[in-house]
Amino acid sequence: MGWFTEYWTDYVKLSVRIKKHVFSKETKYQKIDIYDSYEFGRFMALDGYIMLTERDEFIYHEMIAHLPMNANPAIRKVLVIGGGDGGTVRELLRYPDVVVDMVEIDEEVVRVCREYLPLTAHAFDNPRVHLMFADGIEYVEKAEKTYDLIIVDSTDPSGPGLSLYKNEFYKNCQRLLSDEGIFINQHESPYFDDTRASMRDIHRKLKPLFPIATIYQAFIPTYPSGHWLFGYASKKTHPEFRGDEKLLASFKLKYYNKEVHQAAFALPNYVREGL
Ligand code: SPD
Repeated sequence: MGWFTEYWTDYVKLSVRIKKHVFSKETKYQKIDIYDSYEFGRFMALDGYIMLTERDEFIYHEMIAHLPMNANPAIRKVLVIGGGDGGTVRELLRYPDVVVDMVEIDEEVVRVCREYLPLTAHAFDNPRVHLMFADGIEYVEKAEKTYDLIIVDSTDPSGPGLSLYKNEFYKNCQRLLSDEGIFINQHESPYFDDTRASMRDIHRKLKPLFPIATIYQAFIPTYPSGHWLFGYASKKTHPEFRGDEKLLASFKLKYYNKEVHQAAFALPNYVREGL
């Protein structure tokens, strides 16, 4: 079979040799493709951009979920916006007292992941997840609940994900967060011009809204440049590790640990300057 190619810039692309193009569909919101590959196992692309692969999804999902859970182990009520593959929810549910409201705009993404990516989507069978198919923007605008953690596990800032990078959305998330609550979002890459501009834009919108607003990093082979960022914001909770190391060890994670938590905030100089 041929190659799947994702353009990272006009001059740089990632090509993955594929065994099979398993599924393709244009939904109301985006194009969903599932491929089987030699190097990364099965993977899903939305509008031509890789969202997750079976081989490296653990890095993104462990870092987006366990880092806030171990900065504030009292987190119980979580809101996930996006996250239709189930990977983020799978990691959150390792904590026995956590309950999750998840708001995904595209029901078809969940259906497809249930069928083709059970590695992550099996999490949706857990009764502690309340899955809603709705627009995340409208949900946070109307919601009256308080959350201890809000995770925005979205696509890049284009297509249906674009409004999840707007001021109004961030303000509503801030309103829904408890005082000790934590807001986490996927934050693009610091390396290439376009993604660096997004990184700066997101950070500059969050900073005035939260007394604590910072960034942490992980290394994800299939995302542009491999160097990926997450936003961390809170009214009161600094991002120190306060977790239960015994509980964490029992999860047998592949990427996240106490030392990774601490080191993830040590940003290279060019990233600091880029902010
Ligand atoms: N360029 C890819 C950015 C994707 C971020 N979201 C991934 C969703 C995985 N749950």
